[in-house]
Amino acid sequence: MISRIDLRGDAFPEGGVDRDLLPRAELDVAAALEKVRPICDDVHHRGTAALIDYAERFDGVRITQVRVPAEALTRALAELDPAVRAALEESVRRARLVHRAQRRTDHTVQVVPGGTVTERWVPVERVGLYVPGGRSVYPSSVVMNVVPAQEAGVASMAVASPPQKEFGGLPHPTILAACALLGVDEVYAAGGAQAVAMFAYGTDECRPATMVTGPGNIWVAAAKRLLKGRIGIDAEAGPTEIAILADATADPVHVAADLISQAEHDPLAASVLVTDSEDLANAVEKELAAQVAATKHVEDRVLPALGGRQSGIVLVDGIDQGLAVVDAYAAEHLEIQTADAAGVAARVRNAGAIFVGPYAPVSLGDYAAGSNHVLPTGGCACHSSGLSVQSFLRGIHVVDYTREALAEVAGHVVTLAEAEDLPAHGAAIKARFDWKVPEGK
Ligand code: HSO
Ligand code: ZN
Repeated sequence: MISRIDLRGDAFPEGGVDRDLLPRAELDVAAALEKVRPICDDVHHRGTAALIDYAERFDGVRITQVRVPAEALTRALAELDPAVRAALEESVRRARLVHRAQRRTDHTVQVVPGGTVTERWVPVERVGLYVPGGRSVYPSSVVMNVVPAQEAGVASMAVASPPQKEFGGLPHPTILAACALLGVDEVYAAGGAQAVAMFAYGTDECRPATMVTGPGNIWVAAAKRLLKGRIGIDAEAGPTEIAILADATADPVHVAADLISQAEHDPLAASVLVTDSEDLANAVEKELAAQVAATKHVEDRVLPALGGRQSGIVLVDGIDQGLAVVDAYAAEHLEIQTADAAGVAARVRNAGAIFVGPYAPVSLGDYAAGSNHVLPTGGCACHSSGLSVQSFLRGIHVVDYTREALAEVAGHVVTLAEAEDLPAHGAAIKARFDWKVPEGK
């Protein structure tokens, strides 16, 4: 069901582990670009009329308006299962605690007397959040996107989610309820590339947004890549990944359950176990077979994900080698199930989020740890971080110098301008003074 890569003994790469060592699912976003371009252009030019046509073509439902009426949001929240509501409320409460602590404070550095640089943190003005429909209806993703934006102080927020035929052309009711719970009252029944275009260009119903965030399929990723620049984006989310670094002390029942937990998202999801214990590897394989037999989404997602070339069990000699492997892989989610898990976790350099020890499974982080579940995939964890308050802020440097403070450094500025053959830069300084280069500057 799951392949093995044996890196023990001489098989361990001498010069360090290459990130291509572990195969992973790749989405051919570039190929999708040409397909989404005419759709985005059409939304640009025809606005709501185009969105209504695409709802019919891609979602199979004829809608008359894209904006979701306020009553539909109120009704969805009133009809939400009370247990789901309570769970979402707890998820929001914990996420707020963590994200509130991420707020930035403005800093002023006095570089010289009379010369200061202030870093002023300013939220983006308006965020469009894309929430997928269809196979994945994740109200938890509404929480993970909206809470950091709200804590960053984003003033205006709109959500788009595909119209659902079975709900009369509205987005899924749980998504509507989650929006209402979070106080987001601007929601649109729009999906795919066309929803991203709606946020980028705006329509008669929807004001353009400064930034679009949220997960989505390949068409959403392609539209984000195409319209990036016109609109800010978070990341092009790829299929989800879990890597587990485990030794002989790990419980194979937990390890197998966690590998399956992310495999159930997508046939392209990656589940990777890195271990120095062949006994554990064997026990986990046995457990996988037993647990898969008892789970849902088996044929369409779990089996293709576990059996796909993006998943596997990697055998290494010792935890140091294991760390080299997981660092090279840079997983979206990394669990550490070893002796001294906290000590091992502290040595990890590359991961979207790290889950330490036997009682911090990825599912906890997906819903209710307080951490964010929008994380870098496809190896991007070696240079990027997950969604946070910071994602919605810009740090603006505010430069404030007096005449005296400028005079003190003027000579250096002019020297550098001349070294770069940009005399007009120097002239802009000289024009402010009866120019005499101060001694030694
Ligand atoms: N594991 C997914 C997020 C998610 N899980 C939503 C359940 N619902 C990507 O981090
Ligand atoms: Zn998940």
